[in-house]
Amino acid sequence: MFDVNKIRKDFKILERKIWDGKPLVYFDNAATTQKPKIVIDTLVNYYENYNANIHRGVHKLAEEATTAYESVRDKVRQFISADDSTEIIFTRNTTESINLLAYSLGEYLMGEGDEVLLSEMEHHSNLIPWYLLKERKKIQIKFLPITDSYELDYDSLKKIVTKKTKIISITHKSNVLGTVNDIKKISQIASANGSILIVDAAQSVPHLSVNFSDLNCDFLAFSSHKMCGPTGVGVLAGKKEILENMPPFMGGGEMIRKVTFDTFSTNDLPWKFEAGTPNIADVIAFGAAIDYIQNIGIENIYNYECQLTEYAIEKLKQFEFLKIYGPKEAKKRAGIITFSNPVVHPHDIATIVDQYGVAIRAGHHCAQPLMKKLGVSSTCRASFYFYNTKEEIDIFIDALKKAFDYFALGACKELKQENKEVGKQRVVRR
Ligand code: C6P
Repeated sequence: MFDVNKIRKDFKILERKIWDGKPLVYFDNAATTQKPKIVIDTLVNYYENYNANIHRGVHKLAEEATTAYESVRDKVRQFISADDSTEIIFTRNTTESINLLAYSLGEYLMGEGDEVLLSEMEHHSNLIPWYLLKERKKIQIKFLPITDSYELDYDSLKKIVTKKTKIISITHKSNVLGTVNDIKKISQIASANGSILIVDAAQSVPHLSVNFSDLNCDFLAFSSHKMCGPTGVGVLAGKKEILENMPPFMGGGEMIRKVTFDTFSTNDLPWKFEAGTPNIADVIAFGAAIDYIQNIGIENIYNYECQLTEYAIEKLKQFEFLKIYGPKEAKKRAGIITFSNPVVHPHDIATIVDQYGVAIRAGHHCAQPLMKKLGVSSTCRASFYFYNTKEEIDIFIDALKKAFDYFALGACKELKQENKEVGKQRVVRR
């Protein structure tokens, strides 16, 4: 039984008062989520009771730490329904997972003139690694457009993919629009074309059921800190047969089998891609976060976030001068609402609602090309998680009202007509 009031008791930070005693309303969950007590306790327990390096020592502490660390690998495998725990590589974050792929797949697979297909709604983490590869290997980068309803233009997919498209790398859920992309549709075309399909799942794995085998993609990247786990842990899940052929990303301890004065051989998967001492404590605490989420149930989380999103969008409609980006249906954009106002800069809105205890994000959300496509330089974004409530949305709406009052609501109303064009025309830039 999903009981938000019971859940909230696990997050001490949610009791925090902001400024002069306003309750914290944390709506910046797409940036990072809060951590339940069990995750923090797991971290402390590791450092207090069995802190040791892993895979090296024969002593008791080393054995306990190694067992705890490796058991999380299997937890992750099971959480995303991957076939084998050797297909689960721990990195620092989604960004590092994608950089690993761009480097290593780039070396293994890409030559001059080969193509990588991205989309217009990518986060910088799924852009810059490929731009760096472009500089190294003189590859081409193409972009799958988005439609007026903020979805991928699947109709263009067949035309845009060519025999040179060696890699397709697409976000599962946009951190700006909330759009949940149809990865299976893309995977059919990728498989038929022999392209490798990478899915940036940073915003999907924490919020909806993701089945790696069923999605039929080759790689999946996500971060612990966006799903109640600690920062500093990322996951790269990948198909074994491809990982085996890829060269290592970084060299050092752990990733080797044998080293001589002039050469080396690599370790087995997954350690071939985990050079040096890993983030042992945070991986172990990430395991506690996965258990916590599984206890609540990922389907419950998704359904509850859809309800919150629907409720918030309905309430936001009273501000006729607001432009809300993203698909109309809550189910297609669960948990994320991005909006802008023709006359008030997003940073000003975020600063004012913060005075009422409400934490939202304002800026380009690390998606500058998408901002350009939307015709703005920045937006506001409210993003929910399963511990948020409708009452908190009411506080947020109230705070927004005050912000718009402060910035002369009258002026905003006059712009109602122009609103349809707001994205393209009336943007206050900084
Ligand atoms: N988006 C946001 O506020 P890291 O930082 O490596 O854990 O995640 C990067 C990343 C990759 N892809 C998507 C779709 C993302 O949303 C993010 C992180 C945060 O939207 C921080 S910019």
